[in-house]
Amino acid sequence: MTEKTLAEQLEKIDVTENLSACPIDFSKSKVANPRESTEQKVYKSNGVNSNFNQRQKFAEEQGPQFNLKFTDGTLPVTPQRYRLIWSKHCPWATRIAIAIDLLGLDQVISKGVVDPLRPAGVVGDWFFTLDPDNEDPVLHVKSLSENYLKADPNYKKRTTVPALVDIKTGKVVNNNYNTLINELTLAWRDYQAKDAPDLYPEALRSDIDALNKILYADVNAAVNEAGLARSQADYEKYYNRVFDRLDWLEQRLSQQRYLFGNQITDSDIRLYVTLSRFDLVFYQKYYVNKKKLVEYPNLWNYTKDLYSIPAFKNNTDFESMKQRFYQVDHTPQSDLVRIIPAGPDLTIWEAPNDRDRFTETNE
Ligand SMILES: N[C@@H](CCC(=O)N[C@@H](CS)C(=O)NCC(=O)O)C(=O)O
Repeated sequence: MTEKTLAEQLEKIDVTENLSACPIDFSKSKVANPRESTEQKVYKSNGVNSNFNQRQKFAEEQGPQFNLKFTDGTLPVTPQRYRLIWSKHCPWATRIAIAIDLLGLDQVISKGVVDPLRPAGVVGDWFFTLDPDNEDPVLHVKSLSENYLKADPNYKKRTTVPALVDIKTGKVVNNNYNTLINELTLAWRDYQAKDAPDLYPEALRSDIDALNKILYADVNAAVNEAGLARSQADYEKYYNRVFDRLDWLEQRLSQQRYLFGNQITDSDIRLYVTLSRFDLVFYQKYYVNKKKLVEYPNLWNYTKDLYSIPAFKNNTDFESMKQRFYQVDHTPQSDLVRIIPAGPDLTIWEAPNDRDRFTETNE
């Protein structure tokens, strides 16, 4: 039943449209970082000038640059060999952090966190300024660009998260936010927890693929397109798209606990990372403000339901989201230190949800 509906939905979407995961021109970005002086600073570490991308324009989507795979045997599935580098503000990177914990792979794949803020004037790189000595304790680097340059000494594009790094070589092996969950789901089964969910069950694969495309076009990337639109018409196009899709999702989630019945899949992780930033960031900062998440009973309870699971909660960091989205100015007009909103009230995330009504009736 879902397949037909999803296929119909998918047909309405222009898959050739060039949507941006992160369409920001960071070359003009100014950063008010309370941990740094506002003076322009060039970070040097292990001989690498980490401000290496400064003059490049990042307006266009660059796409993942490193795509080595476990599923085709190129990368060995070896415990303690890989480290996921992510930033807690970033919805694309957070997907992978959630998947690692949910699958119980945190025992075999470690995680390192970059600072959501950067020194003023530095663009196109991420830094380990949250760690002692400003250095990742496992990779022993100060900036993620060092790992990108190890993988490709001629790498000129920006350094993005998520990035899976081979600890042995220090090279980024995969920075594909779109396919990494599948890689971990399919190739790392031997190391997953006994009770780990199957995030990509065989019978649902074409449905999941279809829904993921819909989510990307109408939710994940659409909020960015609305927030960073250069024209009123463009903004309104994506604004409408987001809310039409949220209405549809609200309806879908009125009938089942998760996007595909009673089991959590890859699609739930993808929807969650946008919803968990919705009222805090997108509603306010990106003007996606027809309705708040909390005004959708099913979507809101669904989000709280996922948030009550440690793998989701432990990788949901509202503080980092606020820092990144409110302290970094993408359209800089002044050097003023930016105010971070005090709200919304985040204690409501701990409130009970009503989603086990589906489990009770359906099991
Ligand atoms: N657009 C990225 C996807 C992931 C992404 O957009 N990550 C953002 C953070 S949310 C990033 O690392 N941006 C680089 C920057 O801010 O310099 C890609 O093309 O691979």
